[in-house]
Amino acid sequence: MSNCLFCEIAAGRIKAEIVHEDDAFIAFRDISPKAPSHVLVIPRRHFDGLNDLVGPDSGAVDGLLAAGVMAAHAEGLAPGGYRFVINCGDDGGQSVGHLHLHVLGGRPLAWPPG
Ligand code: DGP
Repeated sequence: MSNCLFCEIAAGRIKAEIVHEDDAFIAFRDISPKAPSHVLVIPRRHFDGLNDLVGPDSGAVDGLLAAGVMAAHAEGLAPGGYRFVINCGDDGGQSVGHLHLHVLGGRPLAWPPG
């Protein structure tokens, strides 16, 4: 989609530090990490966010979570544990309008979030 930052990263037109990628998903380091390891996983296909995953597209979240597990393994987070976060909409704290999964780890993470 035009004017979408993460579509531009997926297309390679904006640089990012890529951790893992395949035909459908790409994982790259967050520009403003909130933990020692902070990776974003996005589908190459544009969805504005979780609210788009209805009907025939509801299964897209399965691949996104699986790609997040791959990223967690690639980051060496599996033994110690990690957290997945998907912010949705303004109240959910979503700032980039392309569906993305945060994979955070490398330190104990507090709960509940703010
Ligand atoms: P969210 O607030 O859930 O929409 O998360 C968006 C994340 O995207 C935020 O943690 C910072 C990250 N981010 C924003 N711009 C860039 C960028 O240009 N490159 C990278 N690698 N990450 C970005």
